[in-house]
Amino acid sequence: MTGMSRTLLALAATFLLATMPGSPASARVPVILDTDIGDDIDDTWALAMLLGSPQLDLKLVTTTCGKAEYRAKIVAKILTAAGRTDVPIGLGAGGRGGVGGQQPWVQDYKLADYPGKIHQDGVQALIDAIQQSPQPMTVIAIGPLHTLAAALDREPAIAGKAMLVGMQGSVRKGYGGGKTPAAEYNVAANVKAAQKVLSAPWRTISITPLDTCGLVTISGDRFQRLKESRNPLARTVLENYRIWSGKKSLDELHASSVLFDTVAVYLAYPDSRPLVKLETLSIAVTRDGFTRIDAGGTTMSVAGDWTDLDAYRDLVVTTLGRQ
Ligand SMILES: [Ca+2]
Repeated sequence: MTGMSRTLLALAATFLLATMPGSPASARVPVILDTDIGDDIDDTWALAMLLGSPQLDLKLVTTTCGKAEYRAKIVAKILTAAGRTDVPIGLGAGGRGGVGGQQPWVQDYKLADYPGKIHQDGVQALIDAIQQSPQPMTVIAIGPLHTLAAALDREPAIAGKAMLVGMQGSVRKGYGGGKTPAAEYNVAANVKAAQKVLSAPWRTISITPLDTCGLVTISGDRFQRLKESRNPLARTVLENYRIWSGKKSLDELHASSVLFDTVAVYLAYPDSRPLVKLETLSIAVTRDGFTRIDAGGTTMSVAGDWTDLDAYRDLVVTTLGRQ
């Protein structure tokens, strides 16, 4: 065997280990999901996509941007449906009270009934999970950055031990592919937190701004395949989507809303992310919540465009609909 074929064989073995369900935990990327689940429905799709991705090893979910108990209940019910009550949940920063559009799904659910661990101090749980991980942790931030900013305030050293991946910002395109960048919600909802988190010395920072994530919807045959799937993840996502949409029946739904946050989960996949064009940019967060290319900003990897958006749509459907 030549040196080259040995290398190829080793690469193939690594790939198989990383992608096979039930592969050793050490071959998978340890991740924390920080989410404002319970407002827009895309966080629910993102959590399901994460749970269906064998490359990723979910170690903790933290909530952010207030409504901590309501958001934690949604996470707990989804993790229960997925058979993943081994995953701890942390109540994050921004306040405990308040509800949103998924309240009908969780109004009879009690957090105390979650078989897994509930951390009342989610900020500390996030710090501890990063500090105690034998491998560098990847933090996937798919909401405003209240919880991560609070964690950096309390323990700045976490940045040096983790990679940050986020659905954050808008660089060259705005909502709906518009040609003018927008003050994207996750940044604009808490600008001070975004300035802190997106300039912290993480090992690496990767973001999907609206430029890419703002273009993702699932419709037509792909949506139909999800509706026909018996995978508990797909069933749970569609039930939540039906409630969020205010529909009585799934029959009334034929397409998803924009699935912004799922792209951040894809960016956490190990090694290459061939479906997006990644470019290295220096990005600064302005006082009015824009993410501008600026020589004085922070260097990060930005998914500025798609190489194959249809292949990404297929990936979402395959990941959620896997039997
Ligand atoms: Ca979100």
